[in-house]
Amino acid sequence: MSSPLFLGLDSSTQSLKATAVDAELNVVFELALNFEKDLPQFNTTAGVHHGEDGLTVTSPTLLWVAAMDLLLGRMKEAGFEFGRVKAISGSGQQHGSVYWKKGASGILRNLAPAESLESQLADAFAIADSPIWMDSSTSAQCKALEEKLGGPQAVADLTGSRAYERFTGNQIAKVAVEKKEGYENTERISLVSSFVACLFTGAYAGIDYSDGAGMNLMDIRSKTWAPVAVEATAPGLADKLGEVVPSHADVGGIHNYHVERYGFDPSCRVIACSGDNPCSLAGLGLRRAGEIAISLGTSDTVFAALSEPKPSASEGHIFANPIDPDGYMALVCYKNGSMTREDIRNRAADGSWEKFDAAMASTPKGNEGRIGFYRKEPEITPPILSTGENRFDAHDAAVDSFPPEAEIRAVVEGQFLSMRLHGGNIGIEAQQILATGGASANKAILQVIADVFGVEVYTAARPNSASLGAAYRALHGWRCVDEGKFVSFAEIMESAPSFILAASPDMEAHEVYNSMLKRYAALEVKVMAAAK
Ligand code: XUL
Repeated sequence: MSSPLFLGLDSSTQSLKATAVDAELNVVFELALNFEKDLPQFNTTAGVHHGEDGLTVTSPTLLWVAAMDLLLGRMKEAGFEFGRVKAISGSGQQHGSVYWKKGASGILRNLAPAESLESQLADAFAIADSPIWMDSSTSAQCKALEEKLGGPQAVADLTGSRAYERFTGNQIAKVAVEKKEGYENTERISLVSSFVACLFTGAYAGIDYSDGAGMNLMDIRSKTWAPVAVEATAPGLADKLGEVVPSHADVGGIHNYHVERYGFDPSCRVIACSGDNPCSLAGLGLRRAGEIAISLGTSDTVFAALSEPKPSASEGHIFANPIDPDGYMALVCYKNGSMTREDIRNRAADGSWEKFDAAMASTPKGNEGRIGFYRKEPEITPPILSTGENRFDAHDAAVDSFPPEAEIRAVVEGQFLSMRLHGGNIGIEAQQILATGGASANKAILQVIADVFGVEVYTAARPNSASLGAAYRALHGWRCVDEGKFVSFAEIMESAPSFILAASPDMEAHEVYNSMLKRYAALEVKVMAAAK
């Protein structure tokens, strides 16, 4: 008998990734595909379609469906032994929504192994384009929800966050009005995460309570839908949401489609899928106080586990913790992450990371007092929906441009000053930082993080903590099923690889950033006022 494997899949903004681990948490297989390059027929830019209003952002739901067969097919060609997989779980970009058409449950149930998922599900969606986390077009719906529920703090106290444009409830509210027929013809709404589970079980899978917290619809303490929020959002919504399930729940067995087509064992279980940030928290095994994670992907996020939720109406989110049923996680999210760094790299370093790094090395820490704000996309933290750039010299005077090297340092320093400021505002205080995501491979960026926060920065051997976390959660959920009780996640993590020290703080530079932080906070207020 060959040893068991646990498979995690991460359906993110730009790609679909698979990571398989064995029972000792060794990574035995990894593969990824890129939506723009590998599925060009969907005509996306970096996996998404931007609307003409500059605020609407969607992805074709069928792209994610086609990606699943493409990836599993490539895994089969690469000799991946599906028959050894005991359990699968998934990770999904948070907040995105999928609208299953009336009758789609029957299509899912009857999936035939000889036909592709794409051809069989071509007519399964009532809305063809899924709104995703990058969308900022629902300010009116956010305002309406906050008015109905008694203001931003009331919404935050109930759901863990004030009303945010990208949060799924507000997206659903817009769909229900602007695509009324499609909404009425919807039998079930999935998040990207629970949608991945549906593709494996061939049935509607529950939304897990960690990703469910990113909807402005769930009571963050009871972890059930909050009727007052659901009713305020859209007519008939309660019937379309299904149950909220624990993140370690077994949501069903693998569908025969995958057994016949890829060679999965019929006894393989599907564990509830969750959001990418919650899965990253699992992949990093965050649990100690003061241990925080910075994820540098399409979005940049900073997050930490916490035991008591203190939802803020000004910034950040409280989600349920995916690995501790009694715990929570706090998170701050930025839309101007990797793509904004890449944009500055293209404009100030001829598109070369080598030149970008050389610019970081040739400029003094603190950038001689220069501070910049860069919004290639409307920003979430702080909420500024207009794009643009603002630059200030050492005397806080607005300037039109920086020398190219200073521009590069300014985008990086600004991002982490902002994380320290806004993370600190919601109680994310670092004693040690775990960095993950694509840009965590960049030493110059990690050094800025260490210096701004004044603490050591560690990285894992692999930067894909979301798909890895989904694989760990598959093992965790399977162990819970096997033992018939909740098994602590710490037990699962006993054999997890240790982290590598990647950057130590330069305390002189840290002092420079301490005084810059005060200026940054004051300038941010100015930038926000000017943008209104
Ligand atoms: C988190 C968020 C983003 C997406 C990216 O609230 O909106 O980090 O999860 O996939």
